[in-house]
Amino acid sequence: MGSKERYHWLAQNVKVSGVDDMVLLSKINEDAITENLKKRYMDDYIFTYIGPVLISVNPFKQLPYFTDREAQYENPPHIYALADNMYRNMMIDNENQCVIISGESGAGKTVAAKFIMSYVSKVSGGGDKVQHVKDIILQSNPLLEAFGNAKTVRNNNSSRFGKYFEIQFSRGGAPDGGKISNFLLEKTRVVSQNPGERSFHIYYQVLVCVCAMSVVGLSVEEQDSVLQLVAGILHLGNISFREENNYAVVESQDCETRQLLAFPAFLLGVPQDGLCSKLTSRMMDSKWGGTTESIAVTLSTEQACFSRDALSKALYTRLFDFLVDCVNKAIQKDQEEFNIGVLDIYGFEIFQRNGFEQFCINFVNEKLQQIFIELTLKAEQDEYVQEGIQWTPIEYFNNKVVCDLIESKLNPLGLMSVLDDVCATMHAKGEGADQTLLQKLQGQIGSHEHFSSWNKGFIIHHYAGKVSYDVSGFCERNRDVLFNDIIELMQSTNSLVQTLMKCTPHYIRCIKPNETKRPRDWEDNRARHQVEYLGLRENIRVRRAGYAYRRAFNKFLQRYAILTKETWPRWKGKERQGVLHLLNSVHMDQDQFQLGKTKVFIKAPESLFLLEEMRERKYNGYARVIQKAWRKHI
Ligand code: AOV
Ligand code: MG
Repeated sequence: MGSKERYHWLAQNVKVSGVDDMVLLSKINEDAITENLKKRYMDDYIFTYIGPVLISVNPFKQLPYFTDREAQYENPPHIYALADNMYRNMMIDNENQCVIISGESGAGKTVAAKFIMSYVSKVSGGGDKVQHVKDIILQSNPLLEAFGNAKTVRNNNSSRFGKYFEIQFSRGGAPDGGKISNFLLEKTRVVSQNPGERSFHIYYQVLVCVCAMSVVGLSVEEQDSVLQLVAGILHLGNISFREENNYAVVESQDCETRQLLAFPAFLLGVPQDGLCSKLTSRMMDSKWGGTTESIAVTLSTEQACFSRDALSKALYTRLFDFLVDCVNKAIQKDQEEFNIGVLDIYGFEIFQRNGFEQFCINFVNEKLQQIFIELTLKAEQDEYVQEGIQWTPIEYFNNKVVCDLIESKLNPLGLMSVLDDVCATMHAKGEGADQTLLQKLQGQIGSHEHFSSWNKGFIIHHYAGKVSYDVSGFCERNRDVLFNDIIELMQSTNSLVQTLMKCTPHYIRCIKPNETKRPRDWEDNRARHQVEYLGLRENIRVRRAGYAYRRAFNKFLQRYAILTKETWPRWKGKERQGVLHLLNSVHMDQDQFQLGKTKVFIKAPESLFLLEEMRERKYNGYARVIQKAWRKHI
């Protein structure tokens, strides 16, 4: 079956509930969209399209349709169809592809990312090397989840780090390498958690990961060291301090101090005395006359607790980076050809108490929404204008204003710059610094329409809703740690945006239908709220008037030249005329395309697939003729 027939076959054989592409909705408003998603959800259809964007509603139960059969037929709408589309695009256009998966905490992003990876490993290429890479791609999930995921109030398997996983392909289309970039692990979790939450899974399921570690190539000794380090960090956390003459000493209630230190020191492979002085003192440079000397300054109990936690966090982060490195080494290849990238981060979250971590996480989500807007709504409309395509502009909320509120470095200064300033100039710790921060924020950005304050901190009106942040602890942490976090965050979101901008993007927008985590439970208000802030209505409206495929005239001519004798092997006239000639010769409907100044715009992807099939038939025909001639010749 060709792709068009297959599409029709499926359309007839699949029970239809609601519309499967919301571009076809007769009324476009939030109620109609929510109703359509609900109808489908109740019939176990969790996937719905808006053109190429896939909407996925978390079913909170296993559905039967993720088998090889679905991988064979690109059953529309389906996550496998999206994966298939990325793969085809990569092969046809020789361009890198990426999929950006967004949605709030517990909406199904990580599950979606895993489906994409398993699809790629199901369908493409074989051979020992390729099989090895596929195994690692699949096994790296349980490994990194054990160390980087945890139970939160919102999600029992919540990702506490961001991940961009590139699957690299050979020119022939077999996955023969890969690379993971991880960013902003929520390392504080290793020393403290909110009520009802847990530390990283690895602390509860040590044995489960061992197998994954050997698949990614860790030797038995290395596996032992990893587990030893995990235990060491745990025992480090058990050390407490008491005050003696204003200084911290290691607390020893019912056992000897040395005993308390012995086990973590052994596990971490450091001398006990060294560990003890590391925790209770700090080296400082002091200038005497012309010389500089390092002296040890003893710490208060508060500072000692802090340095203990900082050490735990740093060790855990390095451990996590080490594991990511191991995976990368096991699948790296010398030369990159094409890749498909999958971005799975922690989702937007609102807890009872929202601290610095939520602030960072929600900011990354704010940026992702901005990318979505830039690339699908704004860029699409800008391009129509540039190319002179007939077009009615559509209004939408651009959250750039919220991003600026947080990250702006110019006047007016953004929240992060104010935070930087306060931390750089303040020597006070704890409450005092936090209150100063709050006052400065009120002074500098207090009148911003997306900012307000409350008695414990400030409120940001994010694209996805208002979040009240508790300011206590924002400055209390060590200045350096805070700085590092921010710098790391800024760098990672900045370089991430650049990576994404270089690929052809695809989107999965995940929706969480309830707070109960139960199947068949649909909370209308929750769903509608997400429909609203994800901008689905604007998305549909832009899409309706939009064109799925666009290509520069010369690229288009190159690819389909074989379809007519006038364009093969080369069209001699103006490129625009050549494209028009081609499209007319294959009888493409007039309303299916428009020619801009430099590019051709084609409405439906099916029209493009049809062109692809014609092209393939022609090539096969030629190949047969050449073979025949060759046989005659020999
Ligand atoms: P998240 O990645 O979006 O949250 P997950 O992908 O971890 O959310 O999904 C949360 C839970 O919902 C999973 O553990 C599954 O139990 C269930 N689930 C999600 N999608 C499906 C599906 N397609 N089929 C069956 N069950 C599903 V977070 O990482 O917290 O932002 O930070
Ligand atoms: Mg996740």
